[in-house]
Amino acid sequence: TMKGAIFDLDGVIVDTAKYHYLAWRSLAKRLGFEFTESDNERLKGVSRMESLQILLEVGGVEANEAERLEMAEAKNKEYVEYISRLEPAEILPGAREYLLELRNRGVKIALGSASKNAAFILGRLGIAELFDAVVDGTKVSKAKPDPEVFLAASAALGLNPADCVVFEDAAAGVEAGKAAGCKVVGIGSAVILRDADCVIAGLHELV
Ligand code: B16
Ligand code: MG
Repeated sequence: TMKGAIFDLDGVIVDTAKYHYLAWRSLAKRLGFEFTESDNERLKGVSRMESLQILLEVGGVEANEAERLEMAEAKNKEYVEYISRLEPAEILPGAREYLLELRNRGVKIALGSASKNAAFILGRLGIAELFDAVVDGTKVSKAKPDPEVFLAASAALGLNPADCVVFEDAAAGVEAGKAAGCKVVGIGSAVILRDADCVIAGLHELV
């Protein structure tokens, strides 16, 4: 039985991908190329610097380390403007209810996200206090599919990974959860998330 639940943020608790997209698209525009919504799919669950790498490849743009850092910072500045206006109403269907249900059952809850803005986002959504631990991009150095984030999250809950269930919407995240030794519930497409132990459309299905 599940003693701990570890949630990814973007795509599981809230759809921040649309704001990431707006900010990446305007960076691409300044660099002189189009960045489409389907290009953006490739950035889901991927860290900020790796996302930039993919974007630069799409545009065929070369940039040195200093230029990259400047670009990533500019993108994040715009992204933070969008998420500063996030409201609790943007929590994905069922997410809040499911978190409350788990708490009532005594299941420990952690966040396991690649985002460096995760704590700020949970605060804007008004659900920070529902998490026993937050492990995000400020605390881990190896991006998913490396298991680091989920190993750290189970450790932060004082649990064995085998007693934790990971909820993930990205293929790299599912891979990371399995590599950590957790059970994994995929959220989204059963084709893309075929390595998950089971796949659902959203947390509303579990409430
Ligand atoms: P930041 P997750 C990920 O969130 C996003 O899916 C991904 O698109 C983003 O690049 C990454 O966070 C880093 O975010 O720029 O805010 O540090 O799905 O791991 O919760
Ligand atoms: Mg995600």
